[in-house]
Amino acid sequence: MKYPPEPFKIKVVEPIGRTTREEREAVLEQAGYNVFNIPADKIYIDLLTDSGTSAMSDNQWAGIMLGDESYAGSRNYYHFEQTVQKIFGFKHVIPTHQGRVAENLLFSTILHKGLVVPNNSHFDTTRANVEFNGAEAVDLVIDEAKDPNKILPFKGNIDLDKLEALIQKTGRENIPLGMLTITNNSGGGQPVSMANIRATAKLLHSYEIPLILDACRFAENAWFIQQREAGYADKTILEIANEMFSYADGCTMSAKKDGLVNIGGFIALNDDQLTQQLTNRLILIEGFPTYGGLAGRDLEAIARGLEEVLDENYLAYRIGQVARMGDRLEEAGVPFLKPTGGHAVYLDAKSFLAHIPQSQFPGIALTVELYLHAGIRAVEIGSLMFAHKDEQTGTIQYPELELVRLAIPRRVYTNSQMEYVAESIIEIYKKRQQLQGFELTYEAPVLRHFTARMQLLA
Ligand code: PLI
Repeated sequence: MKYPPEPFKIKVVEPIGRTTREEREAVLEQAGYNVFNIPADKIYIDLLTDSGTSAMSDNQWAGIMLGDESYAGSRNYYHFEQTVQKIFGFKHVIPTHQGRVAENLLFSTILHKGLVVPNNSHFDTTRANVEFNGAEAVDLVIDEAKDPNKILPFKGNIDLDKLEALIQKTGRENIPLGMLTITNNSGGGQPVSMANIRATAKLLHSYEIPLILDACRFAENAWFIQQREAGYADKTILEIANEMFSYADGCTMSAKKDGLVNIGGFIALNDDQLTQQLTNRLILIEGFPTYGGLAGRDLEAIARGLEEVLDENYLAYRIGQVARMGDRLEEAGVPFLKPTGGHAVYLDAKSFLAHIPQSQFPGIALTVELYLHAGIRAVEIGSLMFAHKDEQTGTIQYPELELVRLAIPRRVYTNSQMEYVAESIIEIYKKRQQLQGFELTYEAPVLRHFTARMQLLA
């Protein structure tokens, strides 16, 4: 079946209000046309992120009631540790309250000025944590990933030639680790093949550089390997995950994605000495090593969520829901990044609104219209987020891709709600010539997209 139906039924519902167009006009004006400033109860379908927005199962909620809130040695920690070890296979597991704290622990311990970290594509918090510690974050995804229309099974792969050239140029002593983000969020939620993970590990290890996987969406990545890579069709998601992590020396994880929870994360490693250093730092900034900034009940929910995400019926439905939206848009000729990835559809705002130049934020124009027309919240991943001034020439450098991400929360919206989203986008596409560009009225010096205020260009 191309789009398997939901493998669950709904036991608890959360009402969502509808607003009128007039209300949404007023909300947008108050928000400075930045959807980050919109109160969530003014939104009908919220596709801002798939992070921390999952619906938990009855089994996870039951686990919440079994939370053991002991400061040290909570039984939920042992369940969590056992589950992480079963899937990820690393010797040590350090819980954290979310993914970026795992990154912070690792990078603040091993990075300093002059060092370089290669990755297929760093997610923005990963890049920020690398740079905050003085090191350089280098993205080495394959060139084809930058073409929104190129269909490839594993468009998240790292370019191994570029990786080897970087090591040669920089010197192995200046590269304390290499990373792969699975799936590659910044590049469209695209998967990385087993062959690419294996070859990356082999190359890095030949220079004695460890490989750390950014594992947020590991189960979605494993599902793509099962479906698309020769030799994996008969393997379970658990077997594929075991093999993926067997090539790595550790991983950072935001459990807010494939952990199917609203908060939580961890770092898992094989290195005893590094683990000890990180544990000492954890005690300073997060808490005792058997809770790491989380309640015992949260650890229980993660342990159960990690088991549930391995279910092939769930993954087939999940990835099918994303693919179905892509197929609906494709039929109507709407431009988006192809193929659809694991957790989101990324509209190609540059082609969608070809009459709006990048200096006038076509991604923002589309994001604003999605809210105004249909009460849908998406996120711009384009000029507002990434354009920057070249200090040497004084000119503005625009990103290659101008995208609007519709991230789909896990187990939250029904297929008919997704149909509503697709239809709304198609309606907007038909009247795209009427959309206008925006200009900034306020911007912060860093990470401006979160707090920027804008107005329609006259
Ligand atoms: O939001 P955190 O701190 O739990 O996780 C940070 C993080 C790390 N790596 C990757 C690939 C991510 O996608 C990620 C968080 N992603 C968010 C919030 C998103 O909206 O995609």
